[in-house]
Amino acid sequence: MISKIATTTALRAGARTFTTRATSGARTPSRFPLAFGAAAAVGAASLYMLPSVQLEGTPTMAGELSTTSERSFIMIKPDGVSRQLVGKIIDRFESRGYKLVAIKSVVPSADLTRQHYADLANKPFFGELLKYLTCGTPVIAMVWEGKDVIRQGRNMVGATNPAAALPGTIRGDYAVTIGRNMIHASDSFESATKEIGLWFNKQELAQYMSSGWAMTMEDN
Ligand code: DAT
Ligand code: MG
Repeated sequence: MISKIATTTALRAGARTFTTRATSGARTPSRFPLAFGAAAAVGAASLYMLPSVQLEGTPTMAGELSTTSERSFIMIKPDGVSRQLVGKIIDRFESRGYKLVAIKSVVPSADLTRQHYADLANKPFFGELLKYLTCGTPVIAMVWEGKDVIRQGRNMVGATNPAAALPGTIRGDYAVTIGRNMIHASDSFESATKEIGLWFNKQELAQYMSSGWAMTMEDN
């Protein structure tokens, strides 16, 4: 299996330099993590079972920032489900090249919603937000994986207030009011770590290699 090493200092500095190497056996000069060389060695049938990246150090539930293992928590809110726009939203992330590693339909409890939006507990709109999320219509909770998915996920979702969201973004194309803005996306690595851990168990996060992964994620 291959490991990717990024030093803490490099990460702190936002640097993207790292090395890849096989944990046992010869080193590889390839910057793109793994899979295909390793898969060839273990047989094609195993290709789909390989994790996209095996990290050293302590990856969180959100993988490792700025690597192909980075993960974001994306949630289609009750209005998106009710308006039957789930497929269209998933299509945007799939088409972009991100990999779906977990998905479930949930009618969230008040407790879960309070934990998810803990930072907004003192806002005047919090009560209405809580009522909306727990109205009984499910949300679609998802984890998407890929390089820069947290930042790009936010870009794809658009501004919090759909009135300010650019056309081409999800909120800019499908939503009108801030109270029904359709979708949530983690706003930082720390939020992604917290949110993925809140909505999913580690066992629910799939590790597999999608067929177009190298063609999408490789960065010469
Ligand atoms: P975002 O969802 O873009 O991360 P946020 O974290 O500031 O935005 O707020 C979470 C949700 O709370 C947001 O998607 C919709 C609701 N919200 C935020 N500001 C609001 C406001 N001024 N009035 C009503 N609802 C608001
Ligand atoms: Mg937010």
